[in-house]
Formats: sequence, C-alpha cells, structure tokens
Amino acid sequence: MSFPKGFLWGGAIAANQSEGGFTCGGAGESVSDHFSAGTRNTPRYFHHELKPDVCYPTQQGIDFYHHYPEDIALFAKMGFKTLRTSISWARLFPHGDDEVPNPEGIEYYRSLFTCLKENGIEPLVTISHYEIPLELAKKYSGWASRKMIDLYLNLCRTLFTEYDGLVRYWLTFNEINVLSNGYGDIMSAGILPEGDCPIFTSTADLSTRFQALHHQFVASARAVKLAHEINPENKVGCMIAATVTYPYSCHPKDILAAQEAMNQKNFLCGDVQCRGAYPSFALSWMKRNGIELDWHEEDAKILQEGTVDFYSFSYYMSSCISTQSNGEAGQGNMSEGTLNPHLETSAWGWQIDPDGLRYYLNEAYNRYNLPVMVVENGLGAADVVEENDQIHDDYRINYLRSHIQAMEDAIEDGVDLMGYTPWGCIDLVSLSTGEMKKRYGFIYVDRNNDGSGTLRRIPKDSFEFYRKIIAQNGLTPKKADETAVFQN
Ligand code: BGP
Repeated sequence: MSFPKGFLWGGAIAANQSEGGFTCGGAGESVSDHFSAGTRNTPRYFHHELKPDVCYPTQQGIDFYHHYPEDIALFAKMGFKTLRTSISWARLFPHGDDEVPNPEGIEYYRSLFTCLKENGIEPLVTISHYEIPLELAKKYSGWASRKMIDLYLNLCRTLFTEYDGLVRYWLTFNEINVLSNGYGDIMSAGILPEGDCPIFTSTADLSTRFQALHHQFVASARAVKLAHEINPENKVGCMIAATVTYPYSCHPKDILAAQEAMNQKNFLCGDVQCRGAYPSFALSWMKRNGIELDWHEEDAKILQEGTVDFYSFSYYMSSCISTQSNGEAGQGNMSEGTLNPHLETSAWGWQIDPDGLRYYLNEAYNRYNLPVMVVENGLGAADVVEENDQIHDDYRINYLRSHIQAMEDAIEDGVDLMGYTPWGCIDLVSLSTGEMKKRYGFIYVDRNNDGSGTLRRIPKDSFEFYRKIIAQNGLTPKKADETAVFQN
C-alpha cells in the first residue's frame, strides 16, 4: 500500500514566523510582532510597548516577504504539490476593522499565490495562524468579544473573492484547541494581559476563554458556509494540535485519565467543527466548571451548517498521563505530561513517536469519516553548516522517514489521507522559543537568534531525501538508483 494518486505532498510555514516585512506596504502590527525572542529555558514575552534593546523575531521572520520567488523555486525543485502558508490579517486590514482592505497587502498575496500556481503548487491557506491585528486585541480584547466574528468574516469574504480561482484549500484557525487546552489566550485569542508576560500565560478566566473559543467556532462555521457559497469548489478544513495522550500504566484510573485528556484536548474542538455541535462530555465539563456560554439563538444552526470538508492537524509528539505521580514530567510547546520511557526525546525535550501519528490518524478518521491531512510535523534541531555548504541532517531524515512510514501504515489501516505538509519546510522562527536555532527545514536559512546573518538559503541533505520521496510518491523506492538515500 502506498500513497494515493494526487496526494498533496508539500510543506508548511506561517506568516508570523516567516514573512517579516514588518509594517511594509501599509501593514499594521500583529500581536505576534510584540513577542520577544526566548530560548528553551527562557520564555518569550509579550510586550505592550516595543523596547528598543529587545529582538522581536516575528518582525523579520526569514524575510519571506521579499524572498518568496526564490523560496518557491526551491519548493518546486523538491516537487511540492502544495504549500501551506497563512496570511497576516494586519497586512490586509492594518487596523483589523478597516472598511476597505489595504491594496498593497491584497496585491502582495495575489503575487504570492500566483507565483505558487505558476510553479505547479496549490496554496493551502490558514486564515488565522497566531496572527491577530494588535489594534483588535487592544480595542475589543480580541476573541473575547463577539464583534470579532463579523470582522473575521469580512476578512474571509475579501480572501474568498479576491483569490477565487487561485486558492481552493483553506484552514480557518490554526490549532484552534490551544484555547481549550489553556495556552492560547494571547497568541490565538488576542486577550492581552495587563502587564508584559510570557506568551503562553493564561490570564483569562475559564468562562472568558471558552467564550472566545465559542466565537471562533461560530466564525469558523460561518466562514465554511461563505466559502462554499462563493465557490462550491472551495474546501475548508479545521486544524487541531494533535495532543496524543497515552495512559502511563494499565491502572484503570490512568486509562480514564487518558480518555478524558483525549476528549478534552482533541475531540472537543474536532466534534464541534466536524459534527456541528458540542459533544455531551464538553457540555457536562463546562457545567461542572461553572462555564456558561453566551449563546445567540442562531449559533446552534450556524455550527450545524458550517461543518468542515476535511480534518487537518499538527503532530510532533505524544505524552503520557499518570494518576499515580510516578513518572517524570515531559515537555512540549503545547502539551506536557509524564515522560514515556519507551521513546527518545529531541534536543528541545519533545518525545519522538511515529506510532502516535498512526494512532491519531486512525482515531481522527474513524471518528469523523472525513479526509484527513497532516499539516504540521517535523523535528526541531540545531543544524551545522559544514565545509562547502554541506548540512548533514540525517536525524531529520530519520524522523521524517519513520513518520512517512507511519502514514503509509495508516493508509493501509484504511485512513483517507489527502496530504502531508511538514512544518517549517524552510527554516523559520520557532513559535515557542522565538529561536532561529531550532530548525525544521529542508532548506537552511542563514539567520541567527539575534537577527544577524545573510538570509542565504542552503539546501540540506533532507532536501534531496524529500525530493525523492515526492518523486516516487512515498517510501518504497521504485528504481534501484534511488535506494541510496533510504539507507542512511
Ligand atoms: C505548532 C505551531 C507552529 C509551529 C510548531 C512548532 O504548534 O502551529 O506555528 O511553530 O508548533 O513549534 P515550535 O516552533 O515551537 O518548535
């Protein structure tokens, strides 16, 4: 069994981590433009006012804003069929609530999407990827306000009409479950803390956070409906951060804890977006926690009518849950838990688990019966540029190979998998740490944590590995001379 014909092989990036072009061409500021640089052990901060001596890596990213033709040419060389990228809302609507969009922003994305199409690459566009206009966060407290729904719909209408015929695949919100999981107040909801604080801080109370999530659900459902009305060919997906949680032991209490975590962390959002209603475990949990959502009369119908066309998710790692407090704590950007003694851990503390990908693909497909797409996956590692611009990233090749094998196995299990876009196909700024040093790419970008560097692009060994995978549509080598790279 191998990958279906027409499988969408590609890569993923996001505007806030790659684009740069801070305030260029009339763009406004995003909340993420105010995230300082951090490290694995020092948190990134949100600063209300920019400080002169602080590096804000989002503002420069990898300067994809100016380099995209060169970068797209490299993606085409690898044979990409799709590129997942996102738009910066503040580039299109500098204040977030402007009556008309910024023409320079509109033309920028038109050229970007046209360039992709000319290179035979289908754009897959995330409408909101940790990128909220700063003014909306300040003025309305972001998604805490219902007002955001109409503003988001205004953005969507602009996108669906301006880029009709250029873009067919859309994702409404990146990792929408970061709000239910308690990490997304600032970066996903734009609910700003009173003072400066680490970007993953949750300052909103539970009711405010779940109200913001509810607003995003309603906005997403309306966007799906609108996309279909404007062009029935449009395909719109949800995007969930797959938070694979295993029971640490066979103690029945651990099994129950893992089930609850899987429900709460993954299926709550997936059920609303794929099935069109809150699952009963979520309603019951909210009741127990005193959360009373402000529902408008039409919300239930909107959710029901705006279910997504496909289910997409990010997957990096798994973790365990224990009720017996006998394990060691794990790390991750948006998941934690107990360390799994059977797995290896990346240099940034994330546990590498290709079987977890197969497991989650089966869970998601069997639950929703919708086509599934893995829109983020990869290994963050520090690469070394050796003599003659050689970058031997066999650790990354091994990671990719094992996860591609897991996808092949899931297809054999019966999963309808439509595509794979590994994260950070070109090096970019890390979301959790703000570092450049934590690299995911097939293409190295000469840029350092402090913002220095020439921005030169250099293909790594994984570039050729992935080119071959795409050329032969999967792992199984078709020709004898293509086997070498598989024996690393
Ligand atoms: C996901 C985000 C991405 C990306 C990725 C890797 O949660 O959607 O934006 O950054 O994680 O995380 P990091 O950059 O922290 O290594």
